Amino acid sequence: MSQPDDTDFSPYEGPAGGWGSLKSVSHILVEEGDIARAGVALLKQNKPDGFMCVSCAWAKPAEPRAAEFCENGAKATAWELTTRTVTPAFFEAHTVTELRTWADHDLENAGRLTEPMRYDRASDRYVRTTWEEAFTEIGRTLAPIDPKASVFYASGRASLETSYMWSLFARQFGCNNLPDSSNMCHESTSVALPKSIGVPVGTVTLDDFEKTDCILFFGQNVGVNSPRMLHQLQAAAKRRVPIITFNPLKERGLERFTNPQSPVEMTTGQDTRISSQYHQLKAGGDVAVMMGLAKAILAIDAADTATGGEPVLDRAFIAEHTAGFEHFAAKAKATSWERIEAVSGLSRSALERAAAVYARSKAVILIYGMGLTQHRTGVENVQMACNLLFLRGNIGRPGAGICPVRGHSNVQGQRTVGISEKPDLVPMDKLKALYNFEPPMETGLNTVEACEGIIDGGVKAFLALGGNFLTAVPETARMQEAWERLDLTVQIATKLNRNHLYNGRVAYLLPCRGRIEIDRQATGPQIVTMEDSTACIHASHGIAEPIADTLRSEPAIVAGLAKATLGERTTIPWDDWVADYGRVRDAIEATYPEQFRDFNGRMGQAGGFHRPLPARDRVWNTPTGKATFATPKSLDENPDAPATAPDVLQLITVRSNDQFNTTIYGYDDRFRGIKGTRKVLLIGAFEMARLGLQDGDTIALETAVDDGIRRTVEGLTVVRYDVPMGCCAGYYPECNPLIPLWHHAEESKVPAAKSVPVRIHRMEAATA
Ligand SMILES: Nc1nc2c(c(=O)[nH]1)N[C@H]1C(S)=C(S)[C@@H](COP(=O)(O)OP(=O)(O)OC[C@H]3O[C@@H](n4cnc5c(=O)[nH]c(N)nc54)[C@H](O)[C@@H]3O)O[C@H]1N2
Ligand SMILES: Nc1nc2c(c(=O)[nH]1)N[C@H]1C(S)=C(S)[C@@H](COP(=O)(O)OP(=O)(O)OC[C@H]3O[C@@H](n4cnc5c(=O)[nH]c(N)nc54)[C@H](O)[C@@H]3O)O[C@H]1N2
Ligand SMILES: [Mo]
Repeated sequence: MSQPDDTDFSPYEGPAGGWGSLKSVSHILVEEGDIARAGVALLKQNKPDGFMCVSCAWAKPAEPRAAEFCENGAKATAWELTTRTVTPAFFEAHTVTELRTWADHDLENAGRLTEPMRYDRASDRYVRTTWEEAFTEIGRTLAPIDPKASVFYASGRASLETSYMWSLFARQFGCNNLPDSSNMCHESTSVALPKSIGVPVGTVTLDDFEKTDCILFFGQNVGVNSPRMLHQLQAAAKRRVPIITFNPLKERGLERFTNPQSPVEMTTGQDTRISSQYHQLKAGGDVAVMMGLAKAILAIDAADTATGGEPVLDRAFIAEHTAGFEHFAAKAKATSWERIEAVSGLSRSALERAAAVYARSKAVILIYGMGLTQHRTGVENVQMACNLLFLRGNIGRPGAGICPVRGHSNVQGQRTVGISEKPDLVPMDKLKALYNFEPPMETGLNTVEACEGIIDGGVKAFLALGGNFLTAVPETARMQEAWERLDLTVQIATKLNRNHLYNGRVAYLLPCRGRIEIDRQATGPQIVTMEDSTACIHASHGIAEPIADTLRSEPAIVAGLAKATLGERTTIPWDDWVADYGRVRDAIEATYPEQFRDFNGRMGQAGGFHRPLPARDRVWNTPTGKATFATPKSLDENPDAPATAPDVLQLITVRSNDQFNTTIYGYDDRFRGIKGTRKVLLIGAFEMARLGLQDGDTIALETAVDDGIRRTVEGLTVVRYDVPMGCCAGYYPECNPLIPLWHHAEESKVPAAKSVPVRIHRMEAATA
């Protein structure tokens, strides 16, 4: 099956959730074959005795609903538990070159990988191999490669146990080259929060949602990417908690929600409005917005105190707990409204209206996602969010705090257990003491640096624990070309994707069990664990029979690779760990005794166990020892880019409702009213008129930077959509070829996928 011919663009009138969501779930259950396999599984999703959803990382409540899953979680379950398989016969029938002509959807939709495969360049096919042969040849190829020239990528789905083993494999081999999907995602958070509040993760737990009296919501598409959070938001909205949203696009889940699990709401068509104020700022305007909010709050405070009223600033908190306030406040006062309005695209009065609500609220949560982190100013954006919360002491008290919404289901946890290219974030002395080796102390490569190394030839070997690196990163065309020069590529995966169609000199595709499947080892079925967005750690039990008995678990594959590569050198009891994952958890506890106290004992706790976060108790492990205000250098998204020409728009790349990252479930984006295609450019009526575009025109986008490289994406259909002036939007990963590798957040190196300067070229006028 390839992309359907019938496309349709008409606004969606329904709420998020509701009947549309049930229809979408039942469609995919039928499509994927065995309803029983996925259908029964759904009842165990996100339950203490069940498995943790393989979709997003949102918190799992201690008292789950009868069905504690959402539309997109159900799709992810059905996708993993499909009965279709990609066997050696499949690869005999299709060359790799032929498979490159398939759409991303069709590659994954072909089913689950079943046997270890080796790429054979002569026949341009993957050929069947055995696990032992695969491990032996990979080990033999990797062992002589300079550890500094090898990369150990991890996508954020692998469990804490697998991730801990993966990081030890890399370190015993001799490098800290451990980039992960977080480098394209919340790394801006992981860099900003330690400076601002002394912990790398959010401070909010589910309880706080019950106590908050105001929510600020920046750049996260809750209805699509973390739909279970709609329950907390709906409950808050019903308590009349104001929810103030800043997002260039009108996202349906942020507007209205019908709870598909409420019979009353479903039969009466009742929906709850979510956002009380919705501000469509310009892409990249967030520093300006938050500067405007701070400026307005300072003004309210000055006016109130002048008339003998209650101060709006939490002066006691600022004096006792913070550093850098004076400098920040001076900057806010000195920044003109004119400049704030120009950069944010919002009016002074709109920002004052939002500030007035914030100023009256006693406990405020600030939620954010990729709309803040994936910008040149990604780190400053997150620091500004903290500044705003500090003004009224909104960190370290019930109902308040900062809430980054993480992506992959264990991406936060991978960092916690040592997947990091930064040696200072890992207790190397502990690793040295526990395993009696010299851990590498040189900073490793993150995602962007790994890409640079692949392009310039410095990287020779690339091993991937899941994910679809080559499709998720920027600069797709140059990356694909450079990829084939690698000496060794190894992919551990559940399903076939485009990255697997680009191979190094020696290349292997190793199929693993999914988290929902039962993982039997020498001591019986194993449990794995993960950390959610609110720093709670949960056990996950596989419940479905594995799709093939030739699959191995991720820990077993990592152990196999490590033993074959390190040989006598390794001091880790890999086989004992694979026999009993409880022993890996003991090792994690020995490495991080405070975070993982009584790990095996507590992992089954309903709602997960919360790891200690000093910032929640107002203990600040920052360089200043205080919660630290950071003053941004500029309000501008692209401080170092040349002044943009009038025909240049900022392209926002987003996810549809029918995808999980590069996994494309289908071609509909229900909430945005787009059916049957992903090759679209969303653009506002004003810009369409200005640029002479009509609905249905076919266009090409070209990146508007002057670095000697031409980057284009062709064949996009123009769709009129409510997008602010100066901006346009398209889908990830289709638009990734447009993102220059150097176009990333300055400190965190997260690709700036939410603001890519582009020009539009008309290819064909609409026929209708
Ligand atoms: N179903 C589903 N669930 C997912 C995923 C998925 O693909 N599908 N992906 C998972 C992963 S890995 C992640 S990281 C998360 C991603 O979840 P999100 O953080 O929601 O990511 P995006 O969909 O990329 O878009 C974020 C939002 O930012 C807005 N935005 C764009 N530019 C700006 C800006 O300059 N300022 C502001 N304020 N807003 C802006 C966009 O309009 C969009 O609504 O979801 C996770 N969950
Ligand atoms: N333009 C643009 N680019 C982006 C983004 C954006 O918003 N815009 N978002 C970025 C973000 S936030 C992220 S997180 C990255 C995502 O980057 P990745 O995490 O690398 O990509 P995914 O699409 O999540 O990976 C999907 C593949 O994972 C494999 N897989 C699925 N389940 C398992 C499992 O249990 N085990 C193993 N071993 N493999 C499994 C399957 O083979 C599947 O094809 O993309 C980034 N790229
Ligand atoms: Mo992500």
